Amino acid sequence: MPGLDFNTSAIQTAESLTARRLEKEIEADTGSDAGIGKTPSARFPEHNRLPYGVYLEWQAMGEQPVSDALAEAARSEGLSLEHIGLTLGTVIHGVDLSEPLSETLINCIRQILLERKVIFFRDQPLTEDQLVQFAERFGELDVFPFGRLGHNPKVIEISHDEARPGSENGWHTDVTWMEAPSLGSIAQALIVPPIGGDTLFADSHAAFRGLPETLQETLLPLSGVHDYRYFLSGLDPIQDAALIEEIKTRIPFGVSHPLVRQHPETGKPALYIHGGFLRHESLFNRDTREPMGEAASQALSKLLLTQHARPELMCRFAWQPGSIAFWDNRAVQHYAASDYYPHARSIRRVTVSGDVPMSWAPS
Ligand SMILES: O=C(O)CCC(=O)C(=O)O
Ligand SMILES: [Fe+2]
Repeated sequence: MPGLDFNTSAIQTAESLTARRLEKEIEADTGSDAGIGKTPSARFPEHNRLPYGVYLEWQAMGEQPVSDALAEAARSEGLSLEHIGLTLGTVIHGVDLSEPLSETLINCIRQILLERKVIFFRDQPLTEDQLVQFAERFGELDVFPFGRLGHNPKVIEISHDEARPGSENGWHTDVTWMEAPSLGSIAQALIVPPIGGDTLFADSHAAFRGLPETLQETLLPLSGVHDYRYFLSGLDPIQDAALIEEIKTRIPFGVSHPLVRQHPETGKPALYIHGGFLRHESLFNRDTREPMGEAASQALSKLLLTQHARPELMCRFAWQPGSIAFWDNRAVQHYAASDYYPHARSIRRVTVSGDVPMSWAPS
């Protein structure tokens, strides 16, 4: 049988390869192996750059989940840190967010967010007002006009059930249609489906570093135009024309953001893109003010929009009622898995105000 022939010669091939490998190891012991001394960049082939991008981000983090100073600060605040991804995602244990929190504790939480990009808490059955009070410790809050508001107008509720299937299952960073998109979002789980309903987060710094170097260079001077046409598409263009015009005069419709955003606090570069708000044909060169051209812009947008979906960049959070996630929109993208229909799932969310995205240039 051909299968038997194959295995007989496969065993012989394996034996010769093993013998060759052993010989090489002996040579290596005598110092003649060319592989020794290879740098990490030489170990990752250019066609498989992504794992190297994750490593570069890990290197930028000092090759540890948090800095020594932060680990010490967290310990002295009584916090224990459960890291769920290499470069992102930490569950913070040992704090009750409904209690009055000291300035040093808030600073420590803020620092964990900056170093870990997305942080989580368990068993925090906060009321709407308590959630708002906690969020306000991190800055002003944005009111999100297109969402379903809670009793407190700074809160939005995102609820899904049999009549309204989950729809936040696309990789994105929040509200890029704003001139100054929210710094971060804080979501609290109210109803969790019996199975599924996790939210995934992907590291936007590693996403950028994991692109081929020539592509990184191409992106540096590019910006694109983002708008909230997606929200207006729910309105009737004829019947609601006046309302649409009014909204557009109140809230700028169409803002430019760089594709590579410099994080305003850590200084690190991030791939900054939103498939629903970016006009895919709108990419232009900021330096020359030249548009890229419709077809090239569409093709590049399409390519970049696949990058965050690589599993190497991700951590995944399974909610329980009272779980809280706080993500840094400048450092991660997120994706709410819509895998629980027809069950219900509900979160409430507040958003901390951010600043105008700035471009990044290598130093
Ligand atoms: O439901 C979630 O887990 C997150 C939904 C979302 O995209 C958001 O709140 O910004
Ligand atoms: Fe979102």
